[in-house]
Amino acid sequence: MDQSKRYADLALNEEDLIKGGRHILVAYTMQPRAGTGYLEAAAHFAAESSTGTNVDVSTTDSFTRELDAQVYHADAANGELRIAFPLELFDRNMSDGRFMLVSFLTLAIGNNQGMCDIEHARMIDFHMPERAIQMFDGPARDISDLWRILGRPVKDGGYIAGTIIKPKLGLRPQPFAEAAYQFWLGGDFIKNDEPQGNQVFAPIKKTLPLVYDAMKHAQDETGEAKLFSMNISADDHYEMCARADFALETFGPDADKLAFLVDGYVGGPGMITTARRQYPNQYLHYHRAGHGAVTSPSSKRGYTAFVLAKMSRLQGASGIHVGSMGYGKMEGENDDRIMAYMIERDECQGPVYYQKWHGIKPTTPIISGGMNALRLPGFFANLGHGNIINTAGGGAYGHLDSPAAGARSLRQAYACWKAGADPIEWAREHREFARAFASFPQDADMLFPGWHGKLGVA
Ligand code: CAP
Ligand code: MG
Repeated sequence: MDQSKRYADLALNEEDLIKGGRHILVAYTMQPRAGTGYLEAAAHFAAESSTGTNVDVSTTDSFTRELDAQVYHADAANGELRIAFPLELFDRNMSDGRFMLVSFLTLAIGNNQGMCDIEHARMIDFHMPERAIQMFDGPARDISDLWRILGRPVKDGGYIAGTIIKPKLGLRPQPFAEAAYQFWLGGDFIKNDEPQGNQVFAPIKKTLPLVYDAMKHAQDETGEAKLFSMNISADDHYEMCARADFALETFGPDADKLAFLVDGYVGGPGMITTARRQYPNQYLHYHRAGHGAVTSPSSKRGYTAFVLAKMSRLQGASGIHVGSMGYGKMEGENDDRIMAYMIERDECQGPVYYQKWHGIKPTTPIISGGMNALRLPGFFANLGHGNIINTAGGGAYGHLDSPAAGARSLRQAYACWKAGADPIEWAREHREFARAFASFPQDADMLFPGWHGKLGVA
């Protein structure tokens, strides 16, 4: 059934829609199944994403039709579709009227993923009008809160050298805390790895007090504040709160140095919102493990990593992993820097829409995945700044000398970039950075050919 008369209006002007502020606009790449016209498929896509189904129903009235999503751009040649969704379509909290991300997902990327007449469709960008930006939670804490704790300027406070306790699993409480202490002697920030929680061999109630002791010892030893991002992900809201409450009680006078990590993709919007709304004083660290299932460049469905990052700011993530932009081990490329710019700036041009954030707090780009000191100078040059959190697991615990040396090598890599120095020259004066070459020789060979001779290393 061709529903384009009802669900498409190609005369709608995108600029007018944005100025009107009464629609959420969504851009997709979309291919219809063979034998289905592009506009017909697009209209059915919009129907299933708003007020319709595959047939007319007798209960539709004139008010219903006012809520119809409208296809306003349908480019069959390039497979590009854009839809305007009236704000009234979206579910709002009974408690406080706020928007909820689950409703945006259910409509904008719900049933339309898997329709018989759609070969594939993938959300590549969206535009939120000001009223929607105002009515999503947005971040409560941001990187300036961490810089303040670290004793840095709250603007442009610079690089936060972090790690992930490795091995990913298998450390009992004492060796876990020791691994944390060893990194904190040289670095700023430690996160749980995304699967680390309350495993039977490392119960939180045994491990966390030891981690806090390690933090205090490292603070005493270095004279520097330290940060810990604790995984509170759990299926049960009350389990999440029990973990968070225990952590806050354990860290007591240093509770401000606790961030809460949530595996936000596999956990879903509810898990992020539990952390955001129950613990607004804590930095909310969004780990995106699993996102590749829908965001991989090899996927033609779902949504992009850019869309995931943008949605996380609406939800209130203080920081989200945005990959390593082609410098690490996970999928990504240099142009992924647009993800960082979109979540950290107050306005930014995305792949389709220019988005204004109207003064809500920024979400920190968190850079992780196969990173080490050798890979950082190129990364910073590509991004153009160092106001990020970097977590290097192998890059710290794989350093030949010690985790603390690994941490120092990360800090030295940032200093090298800031100074505009040649890394080989910098290595001559900075031992831990130099030893990163020996620690990660394959990276050194790839990034700095001939480094042995230049550094006089056998
Ligand atoms: C990195 C990491 C992170 C990934 C997540 C891991 O460890 O802890 O979870 O980086 O990817 O488990 O692989 P390494 P992304 O530093 O040892 O690689 O940040 O792209 O979401
Ligand atoms: Mg991990």
